[in-house]
Amino acid sequence: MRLFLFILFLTSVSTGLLAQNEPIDKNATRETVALYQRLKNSMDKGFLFGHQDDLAYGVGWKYSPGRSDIKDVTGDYPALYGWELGRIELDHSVNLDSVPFDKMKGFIREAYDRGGVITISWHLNNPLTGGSAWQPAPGTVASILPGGEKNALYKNWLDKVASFLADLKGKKGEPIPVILRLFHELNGNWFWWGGKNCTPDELKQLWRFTVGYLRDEKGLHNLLYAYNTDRFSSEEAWLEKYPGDEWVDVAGFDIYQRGPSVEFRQEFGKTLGLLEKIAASRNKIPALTEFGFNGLPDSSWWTQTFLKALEGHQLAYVMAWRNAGNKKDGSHEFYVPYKGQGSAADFIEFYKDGRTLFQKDVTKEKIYQ
Ligand code: BMA
Repeated sequence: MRLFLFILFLTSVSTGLLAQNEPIDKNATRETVALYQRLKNSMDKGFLFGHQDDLAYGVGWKYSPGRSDIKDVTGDYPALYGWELGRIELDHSVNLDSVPFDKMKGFIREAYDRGGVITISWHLNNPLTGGSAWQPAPGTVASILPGGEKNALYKNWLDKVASFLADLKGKKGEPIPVILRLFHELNGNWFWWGGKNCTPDELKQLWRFTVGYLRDEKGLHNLLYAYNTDRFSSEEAWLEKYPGDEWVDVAGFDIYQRGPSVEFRQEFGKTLGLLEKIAASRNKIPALTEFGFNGLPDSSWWTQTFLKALEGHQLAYVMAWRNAGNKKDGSHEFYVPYKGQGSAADFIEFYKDGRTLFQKDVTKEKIYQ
């Protein structure tokens, strides 16, 4: 027993000593390492506020240079910008939400130039069936692993993602760091890579193959890798498909409010506690990789629900999902207020709170230097 405890002690000491303060990519560029260290070591400053597709469109407008719903409300841009590559694999010129890829590159450069942080997701089609990301089919993940019938196709898709990512350059020609959010919400059953649609081992293999391909075959060294589940209720559930500490930089989850604020606040707070524990024990960057309360019907949601739940927790960043506005099917979708929206005044209070960081805060920090 004593010997066992001693070994346990030695193991935990050495894990602590080995705890790296750098990205999993040992050849990550200077700016990527700087971003990693900023996210990892400065959570006491507060959390970066992010928004998907922020510069492309908002509620009631599209492609209006310099515009952003967040800026319309607060006078400032978000600190972090989310973009989406779905359909790049098909050589389309616009993504699945109609954002042109060339415009997206411009928005990314613009945000990076003012010190913003970039994260990218990819709702890639089902490579086995040709259906969308939301059309699971048995054997899809297995089919794209090395030796699988669709592995060559998958590599071809990754080549397209890689050339997009390689084309993101700052003013001095330096690659722009990107937090790549692969196979997101992987504990849900809605995507072909998620939940019961593949085994944990298949997903782990796919993750490692993908990271290895982008980093070692394509030579991309401007990436941090984010692993994220949807809402979850135990450490084991979050870890079920986790590919290992040497394959992940950012640990996150997505969560949406769909019921009463009181219940959401409780669940959200509890989940944040779990994530924090996981991230701390594995030396990862904790982040809320997507969140939202569609339509924001609760006028004090930002300060009374969202911020309250975050109290006492540390996160590197949070990212609200997209302000699509009215959609063709008659529904609407938006997760941050636009000017005049019911929660706009409360969002300004949230903006002013010392814990929330927006563009002006990160511009001052000069994260990449
Ligand atoms: C979903 C919705 C869809 C969108 C998809 C991919 O959550 O916002 O409208 O097409 O994300 O961005």
